[in-house]
Amino acid sequence: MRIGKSLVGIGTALTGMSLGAAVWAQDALGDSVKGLPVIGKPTDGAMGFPPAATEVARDVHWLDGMIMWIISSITVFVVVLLLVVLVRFNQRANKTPATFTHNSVVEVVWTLGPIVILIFIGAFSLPILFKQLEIPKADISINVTGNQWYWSYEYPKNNIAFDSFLLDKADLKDAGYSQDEYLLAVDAPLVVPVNKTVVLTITGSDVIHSWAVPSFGVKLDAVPGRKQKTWFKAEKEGVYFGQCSELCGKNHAYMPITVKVVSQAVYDKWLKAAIKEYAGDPQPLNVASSN
Ligand SMILES: [Cu+2]
Repeated sequence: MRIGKSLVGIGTALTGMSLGAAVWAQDALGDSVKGLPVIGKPTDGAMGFPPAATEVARDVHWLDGMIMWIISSITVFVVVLLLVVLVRFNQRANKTPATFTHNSVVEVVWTLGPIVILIFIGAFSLPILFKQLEIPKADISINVTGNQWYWSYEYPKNNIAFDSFLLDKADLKDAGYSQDEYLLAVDAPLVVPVNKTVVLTITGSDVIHSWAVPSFGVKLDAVPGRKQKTWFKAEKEGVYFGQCSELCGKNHAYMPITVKVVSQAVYDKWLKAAIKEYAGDPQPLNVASSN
């Protein structure tokens, strides 16, 4: 059962409107999130990544660009070699082919070349990988559970938890989203303050899901029976979108992720209202908050 729906009464008292959970989450944030830039929404005809909002995402984009140069150069090099061989060493142009089978210099070069290239790539990619995987000290810890087919969020320090469902088309406008944000917007987004280290402990309750927000450079599988950690520190206030990124059943496409990154003041206000809204509710399939 959806927690928010059962508490329309409280939502109404809080807001003076009877619009239910979807709108409650927005009301708790108030006008303060109006005008927040929408980041990570797909754009028609665009290429590349959504804009980076964390250091890790910036690093990942840089690495992607750097490796793209290397693999493009290798591809061009190989194509040129093939063309040279086709033109100069075909049967007509080269009537008497050479018969040697070994060339030590060439063999050393084509062994050492790839080794040097791989070490070069590793020297840049490993530090970024470690940056993703080494979890810094958390300002805020949030437990994330993937369910068929929605996400649950728990703020263990504040003893609150709520479920986050896809917003119906009809509810988008009331919740402050545009019509083309269908399949991206949720009724109760994850809300975090800007420039704070958020550590997520992610698990799954049924099958494997994956919590991914490209602008944060975060994608981590939600595996039943396992707790995995990731983190992000969003540097820019905004509304960020992501998707479940592990095929998890028939409604896999209908469990998007919305994260609102807001100022500390707005976050405090939201937290106060959220504690009022969700306190004492039976918690969803949350992960244990110890550890
Ligand atoms: Cu999925």
